Amino acid sequence: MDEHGTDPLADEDVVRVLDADGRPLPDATVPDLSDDRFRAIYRDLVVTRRFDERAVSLQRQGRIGTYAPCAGQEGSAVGSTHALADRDLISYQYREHGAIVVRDLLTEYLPYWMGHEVGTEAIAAGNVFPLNIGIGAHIPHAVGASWAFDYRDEDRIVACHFGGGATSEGDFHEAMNFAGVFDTPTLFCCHANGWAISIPESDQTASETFAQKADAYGFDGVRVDGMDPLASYAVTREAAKRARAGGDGTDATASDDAHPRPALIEFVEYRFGAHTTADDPTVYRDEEEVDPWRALDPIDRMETFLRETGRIDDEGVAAVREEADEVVADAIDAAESVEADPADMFDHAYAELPPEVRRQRDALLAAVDEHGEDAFLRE
Ligand SMILES: Cc1ncc(C[n+]2csc(CCOP(=O)(O)OP(=O)(O)O)c2C)c(N)n1
Repeated sequence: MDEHGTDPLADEDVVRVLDADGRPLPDATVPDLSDDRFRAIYRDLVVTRRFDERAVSLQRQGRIGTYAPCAGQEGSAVGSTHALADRDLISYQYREHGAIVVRDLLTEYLPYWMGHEVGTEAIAAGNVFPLNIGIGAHIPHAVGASWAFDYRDEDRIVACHFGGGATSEGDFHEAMNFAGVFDTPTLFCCHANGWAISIPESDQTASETFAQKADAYGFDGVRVDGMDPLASYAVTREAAKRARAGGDGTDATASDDAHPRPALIEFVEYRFGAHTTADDPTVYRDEEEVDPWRALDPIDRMETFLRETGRIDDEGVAAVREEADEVVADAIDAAESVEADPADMFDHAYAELPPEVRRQRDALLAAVDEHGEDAFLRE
């Protein structure tokens, strides 16, 4: 951080491994990872940022629908997902694209943002639930899935991502309560990114922190610098260990240490861009407010860490950037070659179509047969 920068988290009680510039803090424990794993975290951050830039640009060109940018929030999504096992399930809102990148599912994921159904099965096979736009509605499902894992004695946990705004929904509180009472192996990953669209966090909750909400439900809440990928990794790893710890989790009264314990992780971070491509943040926030957070950019900090510990050099950085360009370009090419099936919009909401919806489906397909699909495309 230069002499003009002020670190917005300097006085906050958050777990950090790296300082604002990316140097390990003197009293922090750097996670004991292989060089390859450190570089993979960096690579996934860079791919996520590249994906984000391209997705915003595609939306501006009319090539994808409304998109939720994640710039600034890559560190928490990537760091936390590296701390999970591949068999663990991820349930998320709509902004945690870094988790998708870590699971190598970008190609399957991008068609979703173009309105296609394909890829949903591949994403499920990669242990990721479909994203959820209904704020907070996925949190009880995530708890249910984690309870099922525990009930069946499967060594799996669920990381459920959501924003600070979701904590104002009843679903969040019901899910937290259930998890606390039944000891479910759930990590509640709350992304405190400053805003819920135009509502600042100060208008969202009267609690001092989101993490402290866990107190009410009888389990631990922790605050971490979500723009520090290594701290996000370390905190998630620790919470995942406790969530995994034995027990069948069905006895609400048991206090056996072997039982899994849920945790609430508050990732303190900042959304650099707009809420979605349909939003204009200049209407409700002063862009100068973003600058100090930009100085905590997770990619810059991870790069500094890798360079200064001799794990990457100019050539390595250039290679990662080139790879990110290619991976994202390939995913876009694949997504743009998907042929839309007009029946899709009818076929995935109901197990059995109600008669009036069936009539609409049949009428549309008959018209497409008669006039061809091009007759229905927008100019
Ligand atoms: C139940 C429900 N209410 C309202 C909305 C409209 N809405 C979409 S995003 C959003 C803000 C969510 O903020 P937050 O949970 O903090 O996540 P962020 O977008 O900041 O990542 C709202 C209110 C919705 N999608 N679902």
